Amino acid sequence: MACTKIAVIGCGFFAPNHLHAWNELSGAKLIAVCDIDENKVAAAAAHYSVPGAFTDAAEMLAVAKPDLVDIVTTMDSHRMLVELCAANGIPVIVQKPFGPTPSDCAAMVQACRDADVMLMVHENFRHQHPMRQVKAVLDAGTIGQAVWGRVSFRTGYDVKAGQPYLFNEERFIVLDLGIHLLDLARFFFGEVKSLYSRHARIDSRVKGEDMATMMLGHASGATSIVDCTYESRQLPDLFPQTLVTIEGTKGAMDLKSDFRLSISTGGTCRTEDVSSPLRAWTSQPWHVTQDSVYHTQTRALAAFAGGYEPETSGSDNLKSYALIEAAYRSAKSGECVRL
Ligand code: NAD
Ligand code: 89V
Repeated sequence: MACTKIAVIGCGFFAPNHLHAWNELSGAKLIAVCDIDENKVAAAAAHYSVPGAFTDAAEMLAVAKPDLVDIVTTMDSHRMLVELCAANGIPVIVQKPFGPTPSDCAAMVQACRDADVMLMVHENFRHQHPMRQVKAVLDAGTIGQAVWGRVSFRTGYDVKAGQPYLFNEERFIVLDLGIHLLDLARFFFGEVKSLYSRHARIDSRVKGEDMATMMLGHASGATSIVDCTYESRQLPDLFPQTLVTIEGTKGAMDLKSDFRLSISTGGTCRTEDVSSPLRAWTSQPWHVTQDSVYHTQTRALAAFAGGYEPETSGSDNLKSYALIEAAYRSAKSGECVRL
């Protein structure tokens, strides 16, 4: 079977995980990398054995002629690069956050719809192995209908060391991390009809909020709490683990620390280890995130080859992004926001 020719734009902090995963995926062939920083792109091409190295995305599309482009830059360049790919009729995957504003995100969806090319957001928390196990138990009806839940990511890990641009984000943890957790809340509990959010800034060095607590009312009638902070003092620190609790009409589920999933139903409780496997290129503590990059890209490739809409399509991610906007509106007004 012919390999899908892949080009990656952005060779910074997180890109190695994308590059490793593309090199591991048998149906993909990395043919080009691009970064405006020539040192970064040269290092990436050499380290990952990529034949094409470019500092200009338009030139890369014209010369390398990829089948699929994977954008791993920060959000301010997402719209320009997605619209460039769409204008060249090339399907595209773009990292989260989708864009800086809802209109930027909607414009990218429209550009790819007009060009009839696939657009997927690389939203990988729902592709984490532990989250797929939680979803499988939920979908099997083991605990009945979900009526309450919590999705929680609390850490003191210094994320800003590897991602210094986070210091300057006026809208910080909800846009950077909340987007993952709100997508998980939709994944587990369905679409959201109301949202109330409270934010705080603990680290005086950052511009935006670094703690958020959100209460979501779902169309299903369920209520969920989505909470996150980069300023937890709890030990042991669980970065980058997401804890999930779900109460159902027939039971309950609890994804606890170190990937222990407890399932209570029929008067009994069992606990399973739902850890992500280590790959040749993954390592603790990032391995759950790194492994999810592989699964995200596997599903992107399948959607591209199969000609169907990916699970985390651009249009789907607009629904998660709308929750980001609602959270900031709620935190500013102090009111619950209706969606
Ligand atoms: P980074 O700033 O370290 O790297 C981005 C790279 O893109 C830089 O090397 C920059 O030179 C390059 N770039 C910028 N504009 C460009 C352009 N027009 N053409 C070519 N190259 C360009 O950023 P990062 O920390 O690697 O994050 C990238 C994205 O990944 C962010 O949106 C971030 O939120 C996301 N991220 C996701 C996860 C996850 O999937 N779980 C984890 C960390 C970061
Ligand atoms: O996954 C991400 O987007 C990273 C995080 C620190 C949240 O893992 O920014």
